Amino acid sequence: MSYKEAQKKYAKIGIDTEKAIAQLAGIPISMHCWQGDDVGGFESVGGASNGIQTTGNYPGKATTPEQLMADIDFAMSLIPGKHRVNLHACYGIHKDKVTDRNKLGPEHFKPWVEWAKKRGIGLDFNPTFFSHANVKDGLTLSSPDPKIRKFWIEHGIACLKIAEYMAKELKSPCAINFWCPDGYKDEPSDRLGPRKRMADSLDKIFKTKYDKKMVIPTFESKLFGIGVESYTVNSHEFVMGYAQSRKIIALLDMGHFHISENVADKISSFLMFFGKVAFHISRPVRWDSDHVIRQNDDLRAAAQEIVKMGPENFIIALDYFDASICRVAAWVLGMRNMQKELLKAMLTPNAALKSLQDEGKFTDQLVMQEEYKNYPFEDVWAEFCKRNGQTADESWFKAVQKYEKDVLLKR
Ligand code: RNT
Ligand code: ZN
Repeated sequence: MSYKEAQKKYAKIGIDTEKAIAQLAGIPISMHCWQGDDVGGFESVGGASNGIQTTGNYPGKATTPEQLMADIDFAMSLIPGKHRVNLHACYGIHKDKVTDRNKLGPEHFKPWVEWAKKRGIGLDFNPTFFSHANVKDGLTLSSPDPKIRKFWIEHGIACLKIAEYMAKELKSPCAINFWCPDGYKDEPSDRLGPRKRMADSLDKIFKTKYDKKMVIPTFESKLFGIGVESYTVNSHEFVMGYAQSRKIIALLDMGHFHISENVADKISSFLMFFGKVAFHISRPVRWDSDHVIRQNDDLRAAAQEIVKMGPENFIIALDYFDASICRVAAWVLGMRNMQKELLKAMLTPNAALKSLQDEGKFTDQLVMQEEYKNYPFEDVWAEFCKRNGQTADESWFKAVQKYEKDVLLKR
């Protein structure tokens, strides 16, 4: 089918494909720098640890800022539209000696900011509460040791300032996400104490003066992690309560719930009570395994909700890291999959389906929900890609394979 034919077919069910194409082009997705080097960073601590881990040893990973920037550039060159890049504090660029996390400053992110400026893209940011000797007994901001808490509070404050610097320099609000691995392997005797300390530490961080229009703190919950099976300080309930009472935004990570939970179902409630929703788009396989996102039912459902609730109300960031496959391919595939699902959602006659639901016509609803899935989405995707200077099919992968041969495998 040609784009014109697809356009007519969609028009019959009340969908304006031109509007969808324009809308999709205006949705920036925050691409996570950490897929490029297995959450390694530039502090040479020897890989991700303390509550976070990657598996796989695929060759060609970026080990210097220059390499990581080049890989991100290359990935971005194969993704339609303009996006953002999400950095972690452990990706600061240090001269001779590595400055510790509590002393980090804008100077360590100047090269990133200059890089982003040249490309006209925005940056998002994350303090790094893992891969560090000061994660004591699995705890950071909730540690019973005041010295440990102080260190991580200073880190949080330093990161708010870095986020503000990024936002101001790039003239684009910076979302800064707080995720801490804090928790226990086995049943704790005190579940309240660590949560009280966590809240107190976070309050100390957010007391810092920062530009509330340009810096958007988000706070991520989690169910459990490997080695943290019995108790997570920043559980879903804790994060909801803290974020709600402190007027910051809670962040949903698709891998941080019971595997049978419908994460998409949470979005409408979040939106009602937070106004905005921050999202880590990920794919858990049996657990929070951070596999590359696929066009599966979970992603479809999340994208449908994002589109129905208004994409402008979302901070959409990817969060996965597979070290067992080509990292650049993982980025491009995931970004394009996200865009495809957003587009499919835009090409769904949601208002008509809503009416069927409200009228109690559940058979009609079921039939139409299924039938609309087979409308000629590909033709609209192809047109979207063409208008954004990209090819719609898998030819991007040929380019990645060439880059892999010429650049990645020579490292
Ligand atoms: C870990 C969280 C967190 C990290 C990144 C690197 O379970 O999902 O968001 O993946 O901060
Ligand atoms: Zn996450």
